[in-house]
This record gives sequence, C-alpha cells and structure tokens, in this order.
Amino acid sequence: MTKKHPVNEKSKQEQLEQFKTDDRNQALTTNQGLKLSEDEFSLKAGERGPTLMEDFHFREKMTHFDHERIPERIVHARGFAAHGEFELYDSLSEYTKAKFLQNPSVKTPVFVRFSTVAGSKGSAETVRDARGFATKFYTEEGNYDLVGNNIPVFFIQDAIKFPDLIHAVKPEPHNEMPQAASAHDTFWDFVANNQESAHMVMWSMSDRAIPRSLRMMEGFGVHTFRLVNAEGKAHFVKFHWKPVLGTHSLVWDEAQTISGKDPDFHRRDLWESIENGDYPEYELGIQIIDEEDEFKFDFDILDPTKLWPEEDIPVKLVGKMTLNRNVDNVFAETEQVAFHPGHVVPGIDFSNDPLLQGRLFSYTDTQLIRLGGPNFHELPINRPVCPFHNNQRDGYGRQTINKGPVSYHRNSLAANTPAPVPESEGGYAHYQEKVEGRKVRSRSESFKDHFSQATLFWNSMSAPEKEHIISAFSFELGKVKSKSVQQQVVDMFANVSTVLAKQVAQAIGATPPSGEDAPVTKSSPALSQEQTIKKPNTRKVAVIVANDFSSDLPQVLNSLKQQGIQPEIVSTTLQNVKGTDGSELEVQHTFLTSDSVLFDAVYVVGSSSADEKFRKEALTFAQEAFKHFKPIGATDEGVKWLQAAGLDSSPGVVTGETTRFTDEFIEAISAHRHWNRHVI
Ligand code: HDD
Repeated sequence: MTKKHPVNEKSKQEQLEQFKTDDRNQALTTNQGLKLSEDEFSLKAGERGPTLMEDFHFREKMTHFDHERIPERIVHARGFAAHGEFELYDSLSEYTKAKFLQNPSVKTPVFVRFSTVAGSKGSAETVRDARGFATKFYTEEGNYDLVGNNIPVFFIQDAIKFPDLIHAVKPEPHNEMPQAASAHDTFWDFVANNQESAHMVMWSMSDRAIPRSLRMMEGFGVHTFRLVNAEGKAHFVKFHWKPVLGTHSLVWDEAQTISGKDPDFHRRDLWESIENGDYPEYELGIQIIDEEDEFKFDFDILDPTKLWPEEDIPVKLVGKMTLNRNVDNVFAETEQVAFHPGHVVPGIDFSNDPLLQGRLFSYTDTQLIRLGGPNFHELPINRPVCPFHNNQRDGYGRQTINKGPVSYHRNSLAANTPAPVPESEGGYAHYQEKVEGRKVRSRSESFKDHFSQATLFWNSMSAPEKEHIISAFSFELGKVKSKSVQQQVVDMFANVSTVLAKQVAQAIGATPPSGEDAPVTKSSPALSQEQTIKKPNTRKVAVIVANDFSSDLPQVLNSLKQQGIQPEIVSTTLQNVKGTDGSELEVQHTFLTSDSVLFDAVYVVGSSSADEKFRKEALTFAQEAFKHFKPIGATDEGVKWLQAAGLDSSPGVVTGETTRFTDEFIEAISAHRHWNRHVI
C-alpha cells in the first residue's frame, strides 16, 4: 500500500520552486490580477479633494500592508536560516530504522534556523545568550525536526517552569528593559531561587554564549531520545552537531561593540559565507547508552540539566550537514518555518525527560497563534517532501483541495482510506516502554544534584576561560540592583566553586563565601574550547593600506588567500589605493564604515605618504585588536607605528620582513586568539 517516495538533496528545492514568483518585468496588478495604470495617487474628488471610498486599489494595498506582521516567536524570535543537505557516513541500522539514517548514498534536504533566545526579532545578534540550532530534515518518511541549542543542558528540569524562566529573562514588564540581556534582577532572582539552573548558567556565562559565528558553534539535541531499530530494540541517544571549523567565540567587550556596529553580524557572516561558497559544515554525532545501562551513571539520563561526558560515552560521528543555499525570502521561509520536537519518523522516539514531554505540547500550540491557524503545515517551507493524507479539513488559510465526500474514519465509501498502515509498512508505532506509577506532582530524587556537573564544567575550563566566566558573572551581577539577589547568587555558586564565588563577590561588593574547593577529581577536556579545531579558513583580516604601499603587498595578500583567509582592504576613502609599482587595490571599507571588531585580525601596512590622521585610525584598529587578543601583522610603515605605540613584541603580533612575515602571520591567524598577551 505505501509507495516509496525517493528523496534526494534537490527534493525540497524542487517543491519550493512551484511557489516562487519573480515580479521583475511584469505589469503591476491588484491581487485579483487587474492591471493598474497608476500607483502613486489615490482616487480623489478633485485634485485637492478627499479620497474616495471606491478606490479599491488604495484599500487593497493599504489593508494588506496593515496586516503584514505576525506575532514574533515567544522565544527565539531573532533567527536566521539556510537550506542544505545531510549525508550519512555509515548505515545506522544497528540502532534505528529511520530511512534517512540507513543508506549513505541518500542525501536528505535540510533547513536550519539559528536563533538567539531572549531578544526580540530586531535585537542584536552578538548578545550573551544560548543559540537555537533547529534542523528540519525533509525525509521520505516525513519531516524530522531536531530542535536543539548550542548548549547541551537546560535551565530547568520540568517544562511547567518554562513560562517562569522566560518571564524572568525577558525584559522586565514594568519598563521593558533590558532588551536581549540576562543582566538584570529578575533573571538572577530566578536563578538563585531555582538552583537546577546552576549548570546551564555556567555555560551561559562562558564563551559558548557569545559565538564568533553560527558556523563555529556546536549544536545539541539536549534531551535523551530513543533510537529504535527494525527489530524493535531501543537505545538511548543524545544528538550533537560538531562544526567542521571548530567552536569559537567572541570576547565580551568585542561582542558588545559589534551589537552596535553590526547588529546583523551573525546573519551577515552566514549569508556571505554561503554566497562565497564557503559552505558551513557540521558533523552529526551520537552518544549511545544501552537501555540496560539506564541507571549506571551518577546522574539521571532523563535529567535535561545533565550532559553525558564525552570521555565516558564517546561521540560517534555519523554524518555531515552542509548549508549551501540561502533563502529567497526571509518571511516566507525563515519566519514561517515551524519546528517541533514531536516531528519524528519511525526509528526515533522520546524519553520521559519531563522537559521534553512538555515541549511536545508547546510547539504546535505556539504555531497556532503565530501562524494563525491549523494549516501551517501547508506553508511551502513546512510541507514534507512525501505526500500527506488524512481526514483533517478546513480552517484558516487552507490550500489543499481534498476531493470527494469522505473525511472520516472508519468508512466504507472510500474503502476505509486513507488507512493506517502496519509498522512493517512504515506506520509509526510508539516504543512500548513499560510505565507504572502514581499520579504525583513531584521531582525524582535522582534529579536533585544541581551542582556536580556545574563543577565539572568549571574544572574543565582553561585559565582564560575561567577568567571569562568570572568576568561574565561580575558583569551580569554588577547590573543587578538588588543586593539580596547578588548575595543569593554568590552563595549559590559557592556550591560550584568557591574560587569563582569569591572573585565574583569581590567584584560586586558581596560577602565572599568561606571555605575552599575540594581537590579536582574529574574534568572533561571536551568541554573546553581550548581543545577545539583551529583553522585559518574564512578568518577575516582588515588590511589597512594607504597610497604608495610597497610592491610586496599583493604577494602577501595572495598567500593569505591561499590559506582560505579573507583579507579586506580598509583605507580612508573608497578610492582604489595605488602601490609604488603602480599596482592598485580595491578598497572594501573605510575607517568610517568599518571597525576592528568586525575582523578576526588586523594587518597594518600604511605607507610613508600616509598622514597623521591615517596613522591614528590604523592604530585604533590595532589597539582594539590587541585588546581582544587578536592576531596583528605589520609591514612597511605599519611596523614603526606599532613600535611607537608599544604594540610590537607581544604574542600574536607579527612584524617584519616579507617571507617569514607571511608564514608567521598565517600561524598567528590560525591560532585565533593570543590569550597569553598582557592586556592592561
Ligand atoms: Fe523551545 C522555540 C530549542 C525548551 C517552547 N525552542 C524553540 C526554538 C529552538 C528551541 C531552537 C526555535 C525554533 C525555530 O527556529 O523556529 N527549546 C529549545 C531547547 C529546549 C527548549 C533546546 C530545551 C532543551 N521550548 C523549551 C520548553 C518549552 C519550549 C521547555 C515549553 C514547554 N520553544 C518553545 C516554543 C517555541 C520554541 C514557545 C517558540 C517558537 C516556536 O516554539 O516555534 O514553543
């Protein structure tokens, strides 16, 4: 009965093509197709008279405009998305019967939306926050959504607390401040009074919460899910996305400046990378625990505030996702896409994680208000690439024209179709987990250790990462007005580390805890970004050049490009700059349109004919990069400028003669940040 619907990486794109339209070179019409002869003047009684009711064109245009907005997402409102494909390395049939995880030759189309959580739709992108990482796989068995974050744990253990958490972190209701920031009283009051949040707060105060790029952050399914194979055998699983470029972050001062200089920093980076053919890639990883081993750990695997240490339960890389196509229309695709952790396919099932169970209700519910009715699955971006048939009918915005009189089950008039199919033919059957218990509102004892993994995270950080965490707490709590809340938080995090709590207490004028940390018995190196992949690829370098640059420069720039580095020329004006040998370079940015924080490295070239103003602008770039631990290179006049400013001979600052300079500068860029630099 069930037909096979071959899906390839083009399936979704081909489906979307049917809905696309190109308005260029067309006559202007009303929505009824009536051609219009005029679109600038409303219909009036006399040139200076009132507008007439019969002006249907004016009314249609204005009414549509008046209704253009839909409610933004209650969380994850600020997001950006791209299309791509997922390919499997080896069959996962041992663990799951999901069709898209069987055959490595099948490429599955995907749509991924990244987001911040707390901010409104128009808020800045480099704020301190978790990032959403939601992937829709358009498989031959229907859509599978992996709706994750870039942090592997969550603030709360039970979904019933989600509205409280979000109310606390969103701008305070009496004055709607602050926007897209957790640095305020209600958030920290929530934290101190809901101590299950300790582990995730450690992640939020770490560099993970200020990613350098959406291309350079991990993704996590967070919950424990189940994979079920064709024999009905289940395993517990956690899902990971590992960025091929490694996991990298901004520094906080830089992130704040970018919020003003370029509030679209992350979407611009993603968009441009895809346009340039530098496709973002992420490997899919799974951690597997046998059902028999459910109780073998010192944490409850159903508790979403716990991760599975990768050193104990290794992450097996099973496939790769490549994002290779930007959207055509942000509203139609990115805004209208509707994710749901309950969009599963046979072979993927849930666990009893109480946070996941609650999410299974919330997502459809929110789409009903956000997308205005029950037919959002018919929107082009949400349609599966396989057919769908059932007896659901009507509602706002219905597009499908269901033929025939029968819209009920069981029936005889349509031979009892559409009909359920047995599991052996692809019918979804829930995993038959045995459950029993009394109806209770309570939390399992096994969920009550809130601090061990928060301490594990702290113990796994490198020295600079620890410094960043202390300074993030000091910043956030420094913005809190209530002395009592500040003190409660210090007291709470003394349970994680007294070293941390003491330093934060010192910074915010609270009473430090007494006592010392227990000796470190366990750490998880995988949690530190120090261990991540470091590559020069796609790193942006501001090359600061004036007229009369030396003839070696084009050669240096070519060598950088060969390593995948992206040099961009910054100068006083957008006029081409000329070298002493007559060569010319196109200028992409001026000191006015650009800023040091928008680059990964700065290369000061200058020239002997550059004036004092130019020298100052160039040094501002270099000083800012120095402060943010970024690689700095200098040749020609730039060397003297850096020397005079005392910026030379520090780690990651490379000055000098051309051949050695290029190699050393590339090395410095590949190292990304130079934490051992002494920054005052
Ligand atoms: Fe959620 C959106 C991820 C807990 C309720 N969530 C949303 C999005 C992501 C996540 C990535 C944006 C999807 C998109 O781009 O459209 N949410 C998570 C993760 C969680 C989590 C990783 C914890 C592990 N969420 C969570 C809980 C609830 C919700 C506990 C409620 C019980 N989430 C929602 C929502 C949203 C949403 C209100 C808002 C917009 C939407 O669903 O489509 O239903």
